[in-house]
Amino acid sequence: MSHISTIVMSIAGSDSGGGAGIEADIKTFAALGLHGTCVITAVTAQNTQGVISIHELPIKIIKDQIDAILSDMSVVWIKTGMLPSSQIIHEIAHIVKHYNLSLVVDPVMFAEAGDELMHKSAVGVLIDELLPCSKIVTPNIYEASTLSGIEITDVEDAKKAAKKISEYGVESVIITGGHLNASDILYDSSRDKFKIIPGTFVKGGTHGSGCTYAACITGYMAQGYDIIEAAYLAKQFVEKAISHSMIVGKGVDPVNQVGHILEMTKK
Ligand code: PXL
Repeated sequence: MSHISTIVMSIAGSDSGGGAGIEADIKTFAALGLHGTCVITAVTAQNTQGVISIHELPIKIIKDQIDAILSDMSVVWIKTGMLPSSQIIHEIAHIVKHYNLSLVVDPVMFAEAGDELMHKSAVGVLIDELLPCSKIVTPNIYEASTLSGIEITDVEDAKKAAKKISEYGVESVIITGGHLNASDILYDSSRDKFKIIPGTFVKGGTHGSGCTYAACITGYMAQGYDIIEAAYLAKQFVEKAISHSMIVGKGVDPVNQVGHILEMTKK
């Protein structure tokens, strides 16, 4: 175990339905016993059925939120979720380098219902500026295809894509398998090694599962676990969160990050 820090940061969009985005991150951090700080990049008017509208916040208030946190609290590990524009990504990359932060990037491109959460024109800036200063990136197969230019239909394709993405300068790439065979593919470029993290398709709502997964990885890294341990623990956490989801709307229900903890306290 390496250095342990108990304060983490999420830089992400807000989901008014309380399922994904910064709301998912903060619940995940709390479930891991960490203090989560929140930098909101955009407000989405959203429910379990889809996104109604998006309002991107001005760069100044995004920067001010980060400065407010970092001038007062000691943060090492941070994660990014929805970063809607090239300008926002550019600023975040600058801040990560300036403060020497350990970054986990969840390269959010679309919401569950298919709505676009990042302008297509921003993909290049994500690759050129943010990935080179990140430690871990957690794309699903669609995001990994966009980032690598490789179509992913099986595990071998995913391995090629992971290796290609690592060449942008990111240490570890985890392609989450929720849209493939439920197993995650981890590529650790420092050891040039792949690790398949096995999983099963769990019954339940999955809204916010990608955000929860990346927040979990961030939280476990902050607690001093290594990347392989963090990937196993995060996989287990998300499967439990899906199985404890509650029916709250008419669409895809949100995962429940604290369900298994509450269950343990029940008599
Ligand atoms: O799951 C990706 C995601 C990230 N951030 C916000 C979202 C979603 C998905 O709906 O709404 C704000």
